[in-house]
Parts: sequence; C-alpha cells; structure tokens
Amino acid sequence: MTNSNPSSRYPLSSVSETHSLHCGYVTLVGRPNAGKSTLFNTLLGQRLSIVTAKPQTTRDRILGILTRPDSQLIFLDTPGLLEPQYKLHESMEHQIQTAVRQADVVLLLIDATRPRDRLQLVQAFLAANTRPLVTVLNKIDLVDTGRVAGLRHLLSSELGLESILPVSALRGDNLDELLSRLITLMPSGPRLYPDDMIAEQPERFFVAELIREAAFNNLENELPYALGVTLDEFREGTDKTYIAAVLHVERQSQKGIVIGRKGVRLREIGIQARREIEAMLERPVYLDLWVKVRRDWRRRQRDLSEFGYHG
Ligand SMILES: Nc1nc2c(ncn2[C@@H]2O[C@H](COP(=O)(O)OP(=O)(O)OP(=O)(O)O)[C@@H](O)[C@H]2O)c(=O)[nH]1
Ligand SMILES: [Mg+2]
Repeated sequence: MTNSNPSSRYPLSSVSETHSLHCGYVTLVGRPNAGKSTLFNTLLGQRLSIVTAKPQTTRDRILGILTRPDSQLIFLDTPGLLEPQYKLHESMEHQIQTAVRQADVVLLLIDATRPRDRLQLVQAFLAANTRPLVTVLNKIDLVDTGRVAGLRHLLSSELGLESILPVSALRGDNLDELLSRLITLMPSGPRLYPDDMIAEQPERFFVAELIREAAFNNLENELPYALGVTLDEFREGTDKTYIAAVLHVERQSQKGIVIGRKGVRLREIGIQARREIEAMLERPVYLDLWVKVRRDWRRRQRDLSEFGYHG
C-alpha cells in the first residue's frame, strides 16, 4: 500500500492527456451490511476497508484510488445509513454527508437478500441527494436469477430507481459493466492523485482497523459496537515492527469478556489481527494488545475525537 502525503494532490497529467481522462469521486452508500466495503475492496483489488458479517462494521470514510489508463476513480467507502443512537453514530452520519458532498457520483448499494431493509432511510437519503446516482443490487449470487425482475420492480415502485445493475461484490460479477458506467459519469479532467497511490489514510489507521476487524469477528452481541481501538506505539525495529494497541470497552464487565478465560479470546484476536497486519505491512510484527475501560465512550465527544472519530 502506498500512503503518500496527501499534500501531493495537484493536477498530475499534462494538458493534452487531460482531455481523454475521466477522473472523480464515487461515494458508496447503503444500509449497514449491504456490501459497500466488499465492493470497495473488489473494485480496488486490495483489502483496504474492513469487512465482517456484522452490520455497522465501517465507522469512517475510507478513501481508495483506482487509476486506469483512461481514468482515475476515487472511491469513498462510508458507514451504513442508520438512525443515530449514539454520538458515535452522529459522527458516522457526518462521515457519510461529507463523502456525499465530495461525490461526483453516488453509488447506492441495495442488498438483494434484504431489499426492504429500512427502505424509509434509503428513501430519505434519495430525497435529499442531489448527485448523479448509480444503483447496484448486490449479493446477486445469493438469489435465484428469476427473482431479479421482481426486485427491480420493487425498487422501481418503492424508490423510483431505474436501470439497476445486479452485481456480486464478492464474486466480482458485473463489475466491469459497473466501472464503465461510473467512468462515463466522471468529469473530464486531470488525475487528482499520483498513479501509484492507492490510499490516503496512514498505515496506522489501517492497522487499528484490522485489530477492530479481528475483535468484531471474535465478539458477539453488543460488544463489537462497544469497542474502539487506538494505537499507543508503532515502532519500526530492525527485524520486526512493534505495535502496541488498546481495545477500549465501555464497562468493566466487558473487559473480562474481551480478555476471555485465561486470556484466550484476546490472544485469538491478537493472532488474527497480527496475520492481517503482517500481510498488509509485508513485514513481521510484534503485536501487544491491552484492554481498557473508557466508560460510555460512544456517547462522549471528547473520547470520540481521541479515538479518531470526527464529528
Ligand atoms: N454472498 C455475498 N456476500 C456478500 C457480498 N457482498 C458482501 N457480502 C457479505 O456481506 C457482509 C457485509 O459486507 P460488508 O462489505 O462489510 O458490508 P458494508 O455495507 O460495508 O457494511 P457496514 O460497514 O456495516 O456498513 C460480509 O459478510 C460480506 O462478505 C456479495 O456480493 N455476495
Ligand atoms: Mg463497511
């Protein structure tokens, strides 16, 4: 992964090249669990955004750059559309709004296995949206081909959506067609990022996210949602990168669960996270995980800011 300096954001193409280039921002929007991060990763050919089977995995706006000879698409993955219950949710909603304001095209994902999932939230989003829209019906690999026409009809009558493209983010079905549609909607202009740049957020951000992903996968019920991750140390050693991270929970009782009997659960989270972090950094890692209680952090603006969630 390249994590170059964002200040290198200036027109990089020559004037003659610029005419034929299509460059701009595509913001992925949809209900939690619709497959936004999966689609984002598949389109980029890189596992940048964390994915779990649980809803509300993504909490931030995540930027990924796809540079092709004819185009540069800058994808923004976002948290799922929901009704805010915590300050954390308000920060997630703010991330969606910021990403949508940046968008040249909004890419709306509907989960084909749950097409009616909180339709009124999607309706409200569409009513307020002023950006060009492309809609995909995702997880098409999980539904019978015969059902697609019915789903299209449903989305047309309930949401006024037409020309919906059925895709499978997981298998990659129809993604070439999706990319062609997106590119034709992009403004002509120069590339906005260097050709070899894939991500903008620093490595530290992705490391904390991979730890959160491993924790999400090993915890049940409310616990994944009550958990925030910060890095205390990130130090390059001669043969290993040393990373110390804190898993913050909201209550003392949750701390015991995250650690598990004889520390088994925390160890498992550490093993899984380290494997993924080493794959990303392409070097050996020593990962030190700690669990701390930060009472009700999801409701407190100061804690949210400290954990990197911006309001
Ligand atoms: N079968 C199938 N599963 C998919 C597909 N796309 C995503 N999934 C699964 O759906 C679940 C949720 O995927 P995510 O990509 O995390 O969904 P998201 O929209 O980013 O969810 P939030 O971050 O919670 O808003 C994961 O278990 C994915 O593997 C698909 O095309 N087919
Ligand atoms: Mg996501």
